[in-house]
Amino acid sequence: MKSTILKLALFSILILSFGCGDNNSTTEPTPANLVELTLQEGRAFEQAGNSTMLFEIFSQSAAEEAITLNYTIEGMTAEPGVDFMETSGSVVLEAGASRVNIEITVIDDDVNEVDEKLSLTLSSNGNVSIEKPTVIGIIKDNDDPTNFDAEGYQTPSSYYGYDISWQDEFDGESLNTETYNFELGDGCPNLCGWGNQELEWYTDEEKNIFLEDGKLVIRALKEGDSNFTSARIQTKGKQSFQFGRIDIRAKLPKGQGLWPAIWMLGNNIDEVGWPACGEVDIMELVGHEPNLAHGTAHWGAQGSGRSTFKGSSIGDVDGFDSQFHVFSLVWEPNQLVWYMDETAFFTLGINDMQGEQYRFNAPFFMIFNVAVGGQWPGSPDATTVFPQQMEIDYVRYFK
Ligand SMILES: [Ca+2]
Ligand SMILES: [Ca+2]
Ligand SMILES: [Ca+2]
Repeated sequence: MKSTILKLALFSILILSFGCGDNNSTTEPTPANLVELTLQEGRAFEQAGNSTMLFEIFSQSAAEEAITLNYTIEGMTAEPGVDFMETSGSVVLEAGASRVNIEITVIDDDVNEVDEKLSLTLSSNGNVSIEKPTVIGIIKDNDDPTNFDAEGYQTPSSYYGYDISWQDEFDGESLNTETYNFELGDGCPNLCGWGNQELEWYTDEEKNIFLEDGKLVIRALKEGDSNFTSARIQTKGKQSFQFGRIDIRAKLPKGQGLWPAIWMLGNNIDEVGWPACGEVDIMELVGHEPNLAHGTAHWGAQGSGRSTFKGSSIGDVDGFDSQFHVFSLVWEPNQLVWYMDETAFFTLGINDMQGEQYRFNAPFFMIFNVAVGGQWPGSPDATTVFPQQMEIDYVRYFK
């Protein structure tokens, strides 16, 4: 009973203090009638016919009078007039209301795409504060891959919202050594078996690495009972990647003991070592599972020698050796998304670090190799047919 009386007393004081017109209150002065708004991110799926992306706006307290809220929309990777309709407009938060929605028309198309983004910015001439006036809207694609040529899936050479930053179509006579370094041998003495008990000896010889028909070919050969040669190239010090979109069109080897990889390491590997430099495996495959491509990231503390990692896989019923697929990484601050033929199969964000530092907002270099043997695939056996090769049709880097 005592506490109820106290509450009633407090309640009266509160009413009194709100009732007073001046700002003599000891708490933080709040301008009269200020409406504090929260704007939520938008999300929509492409749908047959058009669909609606909803941006919900909440007010902490009901508005005393109607307030007009204006918005402008900019395409980021979603294109105005193609992927969505409205680029500006207004809505009214009615007197007494504490929420209002902005509805954007999402246009359906037949194009197989990655998730597309737009940004919405809210403003008002009214007495309004908006916690975060610009938010993102994400359009989820609903289309299946259709963009095939005789050799497999292919991606466009340009995208709305991106400029091409660098590309290699492998159309020349030989590998451009202004872009790539060869890594030779077996990794000894510092990283024997390249840290994974691999069996191959990497060369820069034409038998193991060459350009042909507009493709980079990395070919693994069996040379004697348990001798294998192959190739590994990387772009360290020559071509760097940091944010944007990377598309790599590749056809992969198969067979027990084969381990092709398209991957990246942090440019700072010589200073901080692995795994502190971060590792992004855009695509790995073990040849005894030729229908399964893997995307993985590794990270960890400097000097730990062991990585924390996370990844996922995506299948192809025909096998990745039968036709070309495009492996894409869409890389933004604090987030990486892995795609195969524009189907997302793994997302890594800054909240996935399990207590470790996020390493993926820094520049990385690219590595292409076909390993033979090693901890993950195991050794080749009598079923493995040599030679085996990874073919890369293009690498395109958009920013
Ligand atoms: Ca679209
Ligand atoms: Ca689409
Ligand atoms: Ca090509």
